[in-house]
Parts: sequence; structure tokens; C-alpha cells
Amino acid sequence: MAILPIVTVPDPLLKTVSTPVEMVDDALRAFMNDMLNTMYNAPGIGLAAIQVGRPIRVLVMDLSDEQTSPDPKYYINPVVIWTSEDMAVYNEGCLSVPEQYADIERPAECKVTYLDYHGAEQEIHATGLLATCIQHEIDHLNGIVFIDYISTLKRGIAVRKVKKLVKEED
Ligand code: GNR
Ligand code: NI
Repeated sequence: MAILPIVTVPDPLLKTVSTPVEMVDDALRAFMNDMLNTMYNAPGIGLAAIQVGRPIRVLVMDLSDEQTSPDPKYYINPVVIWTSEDMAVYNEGCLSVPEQYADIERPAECKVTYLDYHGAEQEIHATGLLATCIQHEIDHLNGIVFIDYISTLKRGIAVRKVKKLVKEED
């Protein structure tokens, strides 16, 4: 299993609208496991394929804490079919915007349809952190990063800090 390089802002790849997956096969499953490995290594709780440079509508997630056993989740071609009227605020971060955080308001609950690891159709009613995280990840599939919701001034500061961080890495 590989650890893939993570794309960071302001890479224009992150603005890409990703394309639906046509077939859930072993090659896709191997890629999704590379994504999970990359996510665990970072570490993070979710990852969209575009964050490792592949513009396809695939997400992986694991919301288990360090105490409990791993709980990897795979979401292929996810579609939000319902959102609650009540909203929730969460202090979000993103592996593509390392070390930057902002309070983001989103629907507190949502229903999502998707294909699972085996290509079977599924539907979930997400609440709490799952609702926040899955909306954050589906935003990535549509070329949206959480800092797109904050002021232009704050976004500029965040992007500048990430550029500096990335530059100091090499
Ligand atoms: O690891 C992550 N943590 C997180 C925290 C609050 C809201 C969303 C997230 S997702 C993020 C990983 C990531 O960048 N996924 O796209
Ligand atoms: Ni993210």
C-alpha cells in the first residue's frame, strides 16, 4: 500500500470538479486503500481522491478514535439527497490546507446515497461529525475547499501560511 503525495492550496487541481466512477473494480479498490493509507499517515479523518491528484468521485473516511479499532469507510459517487434546516458549526481543518482551521457552518444532518466498496448502492443518514466530514469531502469532489467559505482576507492569509509551510518542507 502506497502513501501518495497530498495536493495543497493554491494548487488549481483542488478547483477541479471530479468525474463519477463508472466501474467499482479491483484497481479502484487498490487506489482507495492507498488513499486510506495516505489518510492514516497524515493523519486525517477523511480524504477525497482529488487531494491525491485523481479527479474521480471517491472518498475515504475513518471517524474511529485511537482507542477503538479502525473503521475504514469508502464512498463512491456520493450524492447529497437531503440536508436538515438546522445548522452546526465545526472547527474544520483540511489536509490540503495544513495547520489552518476555521469555524464552518453546514447543515447539521444530511442523507447521502453512494456506492460502497463492492459497488452496491447504499444510503446513510449522517449526523454529528459524520455529517460535517462527508459534506467537507463532497465539497472537494465539486472543487470546493473549506477556506472558500471564509473571508477573502482570511483565505489569503491561510494560503500564504500554507505556501510558507510547504516551502520550508523541502
Ligand atoms: O482530517 C480532517 N479533519 C477534519 C476536521 C474537521 C472537518 C473536516 C475534516 S476533514 C480533514 C481531512 C481532509 O482534508 N479531508 O478532505
Ligand atoms: Ni479536506
